[in-house]
Amino acid sequence: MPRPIAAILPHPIDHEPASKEGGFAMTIELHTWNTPNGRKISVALEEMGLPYTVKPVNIGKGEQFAPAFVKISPNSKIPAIVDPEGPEGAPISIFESGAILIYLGEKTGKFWPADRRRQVAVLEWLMWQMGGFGPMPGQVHHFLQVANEQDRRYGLERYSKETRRLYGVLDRRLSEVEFTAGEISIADFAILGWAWRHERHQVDLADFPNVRRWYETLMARAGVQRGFAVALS
Ligand SMILES: N[C@@H](CCC(=O)N[C@@H](CS)C(=O)NCC(=O)O)C(=O)O
Repeated sequence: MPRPIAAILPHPIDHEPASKEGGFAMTIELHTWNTPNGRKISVALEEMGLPYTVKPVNIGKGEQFAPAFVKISPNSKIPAIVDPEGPEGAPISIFESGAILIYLGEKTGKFWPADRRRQVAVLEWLMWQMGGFGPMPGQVHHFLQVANEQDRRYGLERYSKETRRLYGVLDRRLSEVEFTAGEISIADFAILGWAWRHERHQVDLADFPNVRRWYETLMARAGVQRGFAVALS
């Protein structure tokens, strides 16, 4: 059974994507905030031409713990979506950005290859982001704000090192292929959400020229630009 739709938080923002070529009439609710994980989904929705409404969840004020939000996102994290036109036409809610991206890719057939063999590379790089290239730079963001000098130094040494290692992995991959899974895919949108914050986790893209080439290519796309420009807060 799909989880029930909760009409949740205040300040819904209707957003009409520039392109509606996908032909999907129903508006997806995007429960989110202006963060790397949140931006992954606004970028994907824009690139896929899906109509959506932003429902900001102010994680600074604890709105992620509101019972109505926890119903659709039991881990109390953004992003989550509610699609009124889910499988068999029934509504469905989805949490975890990786699951949302796969769902949207399957729904539209965009940025998600139908071929099972080609799907594997998309899943590999999507899961690589979910497990590492997100949690690690996220820790850098955290430790940069730690007041205790010794704690901060320890955390930054550990997580900056791992973050730079991950950028190196990405750079090697992108020296071989144009996009992480060969052709552009939802994996690129997931990774881009975090690469967008490279300055905050103190990474200079000049040190990773293939990542920079990929980053600039993606950031030049009209759909990506709309996905980063849309108000999420
Ligand atoms: N694995 C989750 C991570 C989501 C996540 O960490 N969201 C953060 C914002 S980027 C959040 O909601 N933080 C609020 C909190 O931790 O209380 C996903 O990819 O959706």
